[in-house]
Amino acid sequence: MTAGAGQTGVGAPAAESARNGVPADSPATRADAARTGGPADPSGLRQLAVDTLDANWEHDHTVPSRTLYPHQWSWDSAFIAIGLAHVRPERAWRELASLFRAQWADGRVPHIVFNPALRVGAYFPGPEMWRSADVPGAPAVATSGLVQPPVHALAALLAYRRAPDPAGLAALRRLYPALVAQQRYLADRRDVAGDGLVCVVHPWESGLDNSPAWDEPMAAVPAEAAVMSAYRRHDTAHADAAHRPTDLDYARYLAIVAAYRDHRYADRDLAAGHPFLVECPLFNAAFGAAEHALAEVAALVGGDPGPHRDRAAQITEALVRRLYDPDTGTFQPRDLRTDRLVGARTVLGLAPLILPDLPTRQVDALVVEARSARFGVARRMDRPLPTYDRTAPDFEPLRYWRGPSWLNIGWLIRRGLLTHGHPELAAGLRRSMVGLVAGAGCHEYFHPDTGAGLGSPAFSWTAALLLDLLAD
Ligand code: 9WN
Repeated sequence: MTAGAGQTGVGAPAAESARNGVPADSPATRADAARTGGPADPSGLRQLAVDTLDANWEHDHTVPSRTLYPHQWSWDSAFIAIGLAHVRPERAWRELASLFRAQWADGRVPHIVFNPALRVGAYFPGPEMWRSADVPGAPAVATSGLVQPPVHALAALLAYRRAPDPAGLAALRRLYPALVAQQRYLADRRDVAGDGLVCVVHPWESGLDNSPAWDEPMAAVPAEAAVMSAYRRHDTAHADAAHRPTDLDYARYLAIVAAYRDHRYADRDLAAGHPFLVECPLFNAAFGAAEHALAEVAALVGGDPGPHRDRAAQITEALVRRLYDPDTGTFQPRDLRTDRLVGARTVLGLAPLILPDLPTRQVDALVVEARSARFGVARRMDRPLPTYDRTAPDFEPLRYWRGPSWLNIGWLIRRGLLTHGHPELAAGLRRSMVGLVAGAGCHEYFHPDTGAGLGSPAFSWTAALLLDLLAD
């Protein structure tokens, strides 16, 4: 990748600072200065990451990006806490605590917690679309009604391991029941097929919103692009429209939100008519990994690890039975509306590597898939890990989740490779991720060939996970 590849379609970093009214000598400005090329040495990189996180800190949480995502996002906060634990452990616990304060009575952890201090229109779709206040059991603060992959128990465990002091143990003890309730919501209310797996009801729940994995199930959602003329998208004001989902995608996203909201986010009758019902391998791998993490958390806080271990084993068994495709040697989402596996080979399929009890047959197959020309994980990574099969005719190196490289995904896959005894491949992946930030700064995502920075130029989970990678 090329040094100085930080040019993006989002405008000059200095302009972003000015828009946000950040003072000239602030950490944000230091982060801006560094991100135009990215410092090559580890201490410069570490400082860039700390500055980025400091600039995005907002009273009790970290925004993913000041411009594109100015509220609190669920799985972002988990990744951010992992990084904060290295440098600001007290903030790591506040990050998780503030998110879980917005947990609904049914246990769901909303994917967005809206900051009431921001102006209407700071993000689309905002509270006026979600209308959480109308739903009994929603918290006092406005939130979305969707969830995201449950990586929080793992984050809490890693944060504690990084800073194992009495304050951390007390925070872990407070979080444990909320983490258990989060899992219970998913297991009891979202197992739509009754097969032991969680079903996502919107592409936004997967975290990989615009992945080609959702093209087939999304095509069945009735909507017309013209609907978007009634709304003002916020994302295309801050990022290149050619990199973002299309208006037709957005029309469908909104149609699915409206369907769920109009049923007051009730999960009872989803199978009867909800327009999007998919079992996602990454989401379910996170669901299983959470039970593994909770077993360890339980042991630390005086709980019983046994039920968590049992549930973890059941989830892994269900994942293999329902989402592993022996013909392709990878995991694929299942569209519950057709009961068929989705054909697209995306990086979602590699995610079950994070499960320590994944059977050897599937581990070996995923390592073959990861090393193939489709994903190219190698001992000496010369190209970053893409989010979609590089050899597919519709591979798009610039468009959101349809090709570009993201640090959270590489971080998860690297963890899986280490878990299953592939330290050389994990080291290659680490080198490539550190190289991306050294070349372009803490961008939201990166061009999978050139390493150019894309999306938001000061993105929190990139900074946080870089800190974790540098410490290893
Ligand atoms: C919708 C915040 C979030 C991430 C998601 C990413 C993107 C939102 C959007 O940004 O999604 O939730 O507006 O596109 O896809 O993974 O959590 O960083």
